[in-house]
Amino acid sequence: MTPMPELSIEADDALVVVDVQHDFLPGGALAVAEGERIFAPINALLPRFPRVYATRDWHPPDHSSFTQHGGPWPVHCVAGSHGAALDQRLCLSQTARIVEKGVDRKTDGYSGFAATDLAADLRAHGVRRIFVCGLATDYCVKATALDAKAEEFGVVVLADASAAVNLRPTDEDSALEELRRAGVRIANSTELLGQIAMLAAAGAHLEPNEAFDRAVEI
Ligand code: VGL
Ligand code: ZN
Repeated sequence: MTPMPELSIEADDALVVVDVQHDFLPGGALAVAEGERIFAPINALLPRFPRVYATRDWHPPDHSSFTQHGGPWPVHCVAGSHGAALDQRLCLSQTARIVEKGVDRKTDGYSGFAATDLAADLRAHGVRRIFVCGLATDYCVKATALDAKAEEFGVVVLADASAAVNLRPTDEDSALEELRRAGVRIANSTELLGQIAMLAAAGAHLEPNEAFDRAVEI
């Protein structure tokens, strides 16, 4: 087997952090059991990317994906609620762009590209490839990555910086397999952080992230 080409962060890359909101974390309405495992890798990656987007699931109170309206999910991420807020353990800098999705009552809004200006904003800023991570691998991370591919961006899903709902225990593996088949690269954050360790060893100057110094407010 030919080895995969090495991964490194380029000037025309962006990181897209999907739905790291209270409702998708332990204690939330639609909690991803292993959700908290993503903070360390995502926070290590955030300051390395020239451009960062964070999506928020942002539903009206009568959203069609809620069980009382015939949908599959409990009420979650109602616009403006505590559950819909981004978790403060995510060390986002002031320059991160927030993308709201699922705003319309009738569409599930799994993808960060569905009825948003994400694709236009990426193109306007010369982004050619996105690295996708966050919650949940088997729903919004998958849908966002597939749409990015359909929009002809290069796409890498960071598996260790994402976590799955796993309604069925195999859902995460199936999602990653579907992504691979669609031409999405699956990688781990360590493949990128390895590059950072090498730069540090060579004495390269690395920008400190002031957000790391911020107190954790949860
Ligand atoms: C999501 C279910 C419903 C997600 C959003 O962020 O993966 N999952 N809404
Ligand atoms: Zn939702």
